Parts: sequence; C-alpha cells; structure tokens
Amino acid sequence: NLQIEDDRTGLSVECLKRAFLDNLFYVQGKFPKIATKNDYYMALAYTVRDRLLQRWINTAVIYTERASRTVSYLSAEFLMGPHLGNNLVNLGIYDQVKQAVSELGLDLEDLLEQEEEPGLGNGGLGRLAACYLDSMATLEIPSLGYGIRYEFGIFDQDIRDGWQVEITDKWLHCGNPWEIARPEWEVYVKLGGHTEAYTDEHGRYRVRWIPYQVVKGVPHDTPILGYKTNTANTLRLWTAEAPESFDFGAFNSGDYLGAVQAKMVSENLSKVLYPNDDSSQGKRLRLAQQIFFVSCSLQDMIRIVFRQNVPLEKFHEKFVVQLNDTHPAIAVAELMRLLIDEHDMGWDQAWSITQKSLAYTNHTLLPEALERWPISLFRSLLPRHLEIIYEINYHFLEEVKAKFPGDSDRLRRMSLIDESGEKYVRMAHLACVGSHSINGVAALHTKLLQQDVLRDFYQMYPEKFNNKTNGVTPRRFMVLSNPRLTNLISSKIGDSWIKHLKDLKKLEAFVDDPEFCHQWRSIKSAIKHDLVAYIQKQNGISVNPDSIFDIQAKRFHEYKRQHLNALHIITLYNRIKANPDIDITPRTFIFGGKAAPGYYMAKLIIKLLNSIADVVNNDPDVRDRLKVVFLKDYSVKFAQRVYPAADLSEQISMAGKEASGTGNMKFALNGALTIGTLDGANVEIRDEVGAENFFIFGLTAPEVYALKARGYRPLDYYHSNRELKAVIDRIASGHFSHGDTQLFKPLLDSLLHRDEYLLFADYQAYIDCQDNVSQVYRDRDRWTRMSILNVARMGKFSSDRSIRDYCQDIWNIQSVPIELGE
Ligand code: DL6
Repeated sequence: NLQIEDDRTGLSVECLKRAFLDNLFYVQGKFPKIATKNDYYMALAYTVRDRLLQRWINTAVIYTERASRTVSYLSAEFLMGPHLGNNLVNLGIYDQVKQAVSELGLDLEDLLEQEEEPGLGNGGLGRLAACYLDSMATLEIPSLGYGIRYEFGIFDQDIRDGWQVEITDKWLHCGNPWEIARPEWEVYVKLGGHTEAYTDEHGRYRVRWIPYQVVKGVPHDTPILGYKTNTANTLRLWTAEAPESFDFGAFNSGDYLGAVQAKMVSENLSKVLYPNDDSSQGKRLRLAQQIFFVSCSLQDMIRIVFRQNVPLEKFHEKFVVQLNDTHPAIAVAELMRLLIDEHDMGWDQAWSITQKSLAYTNHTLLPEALERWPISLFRSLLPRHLEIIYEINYHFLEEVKAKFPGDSDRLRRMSLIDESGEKYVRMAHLACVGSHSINGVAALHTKLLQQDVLRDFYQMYPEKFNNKTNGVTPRRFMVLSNPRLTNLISSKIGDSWIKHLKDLKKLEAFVDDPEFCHQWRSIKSAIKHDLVAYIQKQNGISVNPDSIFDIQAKRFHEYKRQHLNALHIITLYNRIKANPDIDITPRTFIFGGKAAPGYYMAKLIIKLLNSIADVVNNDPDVRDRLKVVFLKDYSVKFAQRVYPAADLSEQISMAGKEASGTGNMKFALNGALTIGTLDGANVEIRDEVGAENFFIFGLTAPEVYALKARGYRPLDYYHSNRELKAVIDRIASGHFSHGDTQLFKPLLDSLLHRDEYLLFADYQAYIDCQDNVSQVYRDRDRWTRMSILNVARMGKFSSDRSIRDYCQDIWNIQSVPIELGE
C-alpha cells in the first residue's frame, strides 16, 4: 500500500520511471515492445496527473472546509495549450522527467509533441482566460474556470494552393488524460417552450416555465496547477447530453431514428466551437451554447453554496463571477431566474445579489462584435429570460430617466432592447447593467470604451468602470517555451522573476556586459536555427538564419492589417526588381494565423501572402535576401515555438481597434523588438520599454477619427505615393497570380475605394519605420541592447499582475495557501 502511494506521488527519477511503466501497463494496457508513441505520452500524462491529484484533492478539501471566497471565471473559450509540459514546469519536475524517460530510451520532446492540444478558443480572449487560470493558481486564489467542453475545437488549418482549408479538430480522438468526468454533478438546462403565470400558496405572483426541451450538462474537470505552489484549481467544462439516451416511447413504437433524434439535438450544444472571434452572427445554436454553459455553471455554484452551508442570500460573498466578454452575459437573467423562480427569492434581493456577484470584461472595440440577439430568437429559446430582461430594462430605464430627465434619445440608446429596426437584445448593455464592474483590457481600450462604445453607461455609472491591462503567464511563454533564455536570465539574476516578473529589471545591470550580450545573441541565433529547420521541414523553404525574423502571428482580420505587412514586402521586392544590386538587410517574413471560415477578405489576404511567397521565394533577382513563409495551423503549441525565434514583432493594427493584444507581450518578453501602432497595450509596452526601444509608427486613435471625420480618400494616397502605387499596380497586374488580374481585385477595390483600416494613410510611415528597423538591425550591438532592455522592462505584463489587480479592485479576494497533508 505504501509502495503504491509512493509511486503515485514520488518525484524521484526512479519513482517516476516505475510509475510510468506501471501506467503504461495498467492504464494503457501495453508493454514497451508494442507501445506506440501515444501510449507513452498517455502513460507519462497519467504519471504527471497522479502527482497533481494529491494537490488537487488537498486544495478542494481546504476550499470546502473554509468555504473560501471563489472567483468563477465564465468563458465560452479556454485556449489552454498542451498540458503536459506546463504541468512539468509548474510541478518543478521537468528535468527529472526528462531523465526518467530518457533512461527508458525515450525523448521527452517527442512525447510532448504527441499531445493534441485542446483548441477550445479562437485567439486572444480564450488564451487570456488560460493565462488567468495559471496566474490564479500560482497566486493561490480559489477559482473555478467554467466553459464548454467542445467536442471539436478550433478547426485545423491546411493551406492548399495558397488558400486556407478548414479541417475538423478531433482533439479527443485519442482520449484526454487530463480530465475527470463528474456525472454525479450533472445539471439540467431548459430551452424553448412557454411560460405560465400563477399565484403560489402565499398569494404571490409567480411564473412557471414549461420548456420544449431539457438538456443535461455533465461537468468534466481538469486540474490547473499553480507554479511551485500546492494549489490546484479546477477548470470545469460542460458536455451536453440528452437526459435519456433514447426516447423509449418512440423506440418502442419502432421509430428508431426518431428515438435518437433528441439525443443528437442535445449533444449538438457542445459539439463545436464557433470559429469567429469578432462577429456576432445571431445563430440559435450559439445562444443555446451560451445559456447552456452559463446555466450549468450557476446551478453548480448554487450547489456548492448549499453544500458549504452558505445561505443563498450570501451567494455574492461566496462567489464573484467574472464574465469574459458578453458570451456569458445571459448570466444576468439566468441568475435572476434561478433566485426568483427556483429559489423563491424576491426581485429586489435577487437583483442586489446578481449585481454584487457579476463583473464584466469587454474585449472589443469592433461594433460588429458587440453581441445582439433578435428578439424572436430570444423568445423562442429563452421565453422566461426575455420576460426578466424586460423587467430589468423597465427598472433600469426608470433609473436613467431619474438621472437624465427628459433625455429620450438617451433612453433609446441605452435600452437593453434595440428598437431601431428589427428588435434585438443588446448583450453588452445587459452585462453593464447587471454587473458591479465593467473593465477594458488596456488603458487606451478602457478610455475608448468610456468615450465612445459605452459612453452612455460611463456617464450613468462612472464608478463601475476600471481598466485591467492584460498580461501573459511567464511560465508557459518563457520557462516552458524558451528554456535557453530562461536559464541565461536565471543564471544572472536568480529565478524569482518567474513569479515576480518585475524582477527582470535586474537584467538592466548586464546590458553593457559584452559576455552577457554575446550569450543573449547566441541564444536567439540558436533558436532561429531551430525554426529554420522546422520551416525547411514544414514548407520546404530554406531560410537565412541571419536575416531579420519579422513575424506576424495572430488571427487574420483586416483591422490587424496583415496586408499592410504585405505591402511592405512588395515594396522591398519592387526595390530589388528596380535595382537588383540594392543593399537590403535580409529579412524573413513569417506569418501564422487562422481566418474565420466565413470571412472572405481575411482568406483572400492569406491567399495573397502565399502567392507573394511563391513569387518572391523563387525569383532569382531576390537572391535569398527576402523570404516569405506562411506557417499553417497556428496554435498555442506552435506559438510557443515561434515567439522565442522572433527578432521583430508586427503589431500594426489600425489605432483604436485592437483592444489590447497579448501576442505583443509574448514576443517582447522573448526579446523581440516591436514595430507597432499606438494601439491597445502597445501604448503601455512602449511606455515601459522606452520609446527608443520600440519602433512606433502611424496615426494615433484620435488622428484616425479626425481623418475619417474629414473624409478619407485612399485614392489620393495611391496617386501621390510612387512606391505605394507601384505595389498596388504590381498586385493588380497579376504578377502574384499567374497573370490573373481578377483574383485580388476585391481586396484592391476595397483598399482603393474604402480602405476602412487606413492602410494607405499609414503606408509611408510604416515603410519609413521599417527602413529604420533594417538600419538598426545592422548594428547588432545596439539591437541586442534594445532586446535585453525590452525583456528587462516587461515586468508589468505578467498575468500575475493583472490577476492581483482584479483581486484588489474587483474581486475583493485573498489567497488561500494550501498545505499538503500526509
Ligand atoms: O483581451 C484579450 C484579447 C485582446 O488582447 C485582443 O486585443 C482582442 O481582440 C481579443 N478579443 C477577442 C474577441 N472578443 N470579442 N468579442 O478575442 O481579446
């Protein structure tokens, strides 16, 4: 018995080896001779999970005993990335495990590669949620992440003939060793049907909801371990099931297909992640997904409240519920419904608890991304919620009237219901009214919310607004992904920076140390060589490791302006074509990212980049001075490989559009210099690292507004800028499309006649700035110095800092250290 316990918790190499072989045998049912790589991965994953479980259970015991105040982080997306490597880092057993598997004749890197990452998110918003879970566990903050266990995550991206092709992401096909299903905590969610009013035995007005359909939610829990703490919090993801697998009535009467129909309809709810990161499409299934996971999660919280003997009136003392964008905003109406209809509470008390419990984070300045649902759809799916929203709206508009008497235009603008045409429920308004806190994700973003997108709400509730600049976890995005730089840094300043990122500041003392600078440069160079090998293997393109690695890796969207980057590439290409002997600093342009499947223009931009790559990489005049590489299927795993290799990070969105960005932080933390506009968190990164260590260009947000207000005419720029005109004409001529002059016409027409994101207005400033980058790169000492100073000054952008800010300003929550029992 003692022996078994040791094999499940021990951290010595010998013990790890024994446990690994034991899991291979007893869990995978294999022995080394016939085991596949995946069997080995699974055996190792279970070995690591066993070591997490002790911490996980202890954490749960202590939280339960103390009924600790808990953060519920509600998010439709959690882009976790592979678990194995991160758990090894956080457990502090990376080296022991590497040795253990190597003594068994295996390579740890190989096994890490094997993991299918759970791609349960689109991009920044989902990845932020994952960084926050890591930081909450590291800071020993009791927390539960709640979301959906999509059977199919974000699609895999293939590139065929330069076009993006989407492939189903079957991330669960080999099983998921990190989760434990908890069917004993299943809950039921109602959908559709109608409501009936009645009077209860105390003579009170009540409403009964008779649903058309009931879906079962089953939680699947994944432990989230903090870095070198004993805290293991929980990510709880819901799977939708039919309450009964079969409709036995239909089955018995011979209607077999009809009998499984209900099961299929229910399971659809957690079938697939919506692959759009920026538009609300008003789809019924999406709204159903939202109510599904929100209702499951709130019911689960109420179960916990009861289990811990907390009176329901103190729900808001036990839980603070952070809404990650408006996707979970239906929580406002659902919590009201649960308290009033299911738990007999009066309206005023329920409303007070709801507002005190909920807090809302906004993640976008794009008007098209603000979710709204047609009333007809809402009524057919959530009839009771619509009634509750009408009632909230009535009380809310009374408040507005009291504060701004006689301002009917304001009432119309602020109403929870958009009545300008077809009627819609405005989810951002619902979130603002139902929450006690509203935050943006970077200083500029919050300011723009206050001045523009949510101005009326800011005037109504100024005290609710606050900024929480995003951050990223240095565990995954440095310690795990960049061990070489991590070791160099720790050899100089110790490893306290991993938990206290501001300690990186101590690196400044070494910026004039030639030996240190040399090591710094050698490490970047070694990592670039690795990426060169990867690119050769993946894309068959040979790349010069001494060229500037100029990387833009993020979702494809016109506002992010990957096509502005393309204009720069063609500008350099044109210069070479005009003067083949021109002295150009060699560059490798690397792109990665997915486009929403229905977003035609973004997909055309991917096609353009691949078409440019085909021409530029194969034109003998270029003589390998420029290379263009599109790395397909960008993911967290892939990002971890790319950030450390970058010299230059492209953060070139039109100012006033990128809420924050977090890739900008990951690149800079890994020693890349940034070329960027004054948008999102770029502004704060520039402030921290110093303007002299940052390549800033382009219009500011106020200049963007002013230019648009004056009347923007992109054609004027085209006609007056010789290089710009040559670039556009080169594309239009069919040079990158085998003579086809129509292929990129929609993109060119959009630029020449609308150019919503002001590429032409920013073009010259961008080119000038890039020319400066090329100049500075030639001075390797200067570049290295800038790189070191960037890293040294990135302390602010740890997600630990963000979480501390949330804890202090919004959540009012303290850490609960976990002791490991015997
Ligand atoms: O806050 C995380 C992340 C920001 O860094 C990005 O700037 C922003 O675009 C992204 N938003 C989304 C889509 N959100 N909505 N709605 O991913 O959030």
